[in-house]
Amino acid sequence: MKPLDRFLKEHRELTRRYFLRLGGAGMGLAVSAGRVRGNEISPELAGAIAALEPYLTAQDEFRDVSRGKPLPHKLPDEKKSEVGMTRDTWKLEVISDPDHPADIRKPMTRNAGTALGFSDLMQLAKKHAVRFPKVMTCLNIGCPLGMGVWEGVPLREIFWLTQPRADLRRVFYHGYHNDDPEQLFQSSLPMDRVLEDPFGLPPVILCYKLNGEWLTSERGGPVRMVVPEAYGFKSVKWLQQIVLTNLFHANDTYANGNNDVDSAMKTWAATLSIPRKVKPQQPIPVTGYAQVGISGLKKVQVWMEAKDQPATETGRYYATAPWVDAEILPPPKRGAGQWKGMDDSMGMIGFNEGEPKEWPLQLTRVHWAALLPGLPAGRYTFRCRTIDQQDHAQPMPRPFRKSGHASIEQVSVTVEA
Ligand SMILES: Nc1nc2c(c(=O)[nH]1)N[C@H]1C(S)=C(S)[C@@H](COP(=O)(O)O)O[C@H]1N2
Ligand SMILES: [Mo]
Repeated sequence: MKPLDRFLKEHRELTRRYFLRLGGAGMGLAVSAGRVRGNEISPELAGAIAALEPYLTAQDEFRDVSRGKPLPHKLPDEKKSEVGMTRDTWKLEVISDPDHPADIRKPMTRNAGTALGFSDLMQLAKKHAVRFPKVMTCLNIGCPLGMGVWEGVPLREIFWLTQPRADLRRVFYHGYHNDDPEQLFQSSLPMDRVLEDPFGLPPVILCYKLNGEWLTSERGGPVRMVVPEAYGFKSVKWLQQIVLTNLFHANDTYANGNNDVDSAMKTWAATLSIPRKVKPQQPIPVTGYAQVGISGLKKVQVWMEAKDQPATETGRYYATAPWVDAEILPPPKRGAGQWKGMDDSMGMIGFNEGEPKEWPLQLTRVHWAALLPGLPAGRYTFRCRTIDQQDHAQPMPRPFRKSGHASIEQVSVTVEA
């Protein structure tokens, strides 16, 4: 099927189920927004939902923020082969840190011919491979880069091959950067996070597939790290070396940009479509997405503030404003082709027989929609926020943007005849 046809088919499906759900249950959006009678949904809202981006982002439609001069994924094929950036030539070294040695019996090196090759990784994959959906978000960019199903082998399976003995507190890792120390992009994790998966998180993986296809060079192929709950900078692309260390703290390249390198993905919402100008008393369709961060997502809420009657509350978080619930859109159906990367031979973490066990899924992006009642002429500010699984409004008053998204999005809307 051509991409456009597939896109349209997926969205007809999504829209149809959205209507069924609202019609069948007789509640949801129409009631929670409060002022729209019965189950009538405006054609405008149906249109806005149908126009939403697909649930999973195609590999080549992810936004790319890779560093490097030249960009490693733009190197000619011969060069990629030469430096181990193809599946045939890829080698992963796992060594002890010379400055803060970890005691391991079997380092894996190119020189000794013991580095891990792609076929070794595929052997491990037969037994240990996992898949999970995750949104990739850059700590420094306002919106997610893409949402995918990532497949890989838990990093701990490679770790065990080194026969670790003692003095191991952290793991450092970096990718190919033109063999130029100035360009090095490295990140790190506590050993503990590699060995165990707290609170039902998926494991840290050496990832080789995205949405059921080999990881492309642009996405970090042949193999990248994927750290489920972390912002993108922990998911190092073109992975080449892992250094096991007894040093106890981070050495992430991203720390140099004043980033909080221990911060996990945050929960928050943003709009995708909202009319900037509407006629008086005409209902206003709004759609958006929410990132389900480490604190989970219970609700998306919206609020329209009249500019001539501003909220009495000062401050940027509007805790006492009259927020109303938007509708979180349901999961896409497997049959609609949206769960690419799923097949029956291997399940996904958080899924049962191809269906998500809970919704929304942790660490993903979901879509939402709301139909706001018509308003008298005037100027307004629209805002959206989230309520996390612990009933905290998010973003919470977190002063530091470099820990993750920290402000409530606002959009101006004018109502005039
Ligand atoms: N080797 C390498 N890995 C990297 C980067 C990089 O510059 N070099 N950028 C990181 C950052 S900051 C982000 S946000 C993600 C982006 O992943 P994507 O390009 O697949 O969207 O990759 C991470 N991995
Ligand atoms: Mo990033």
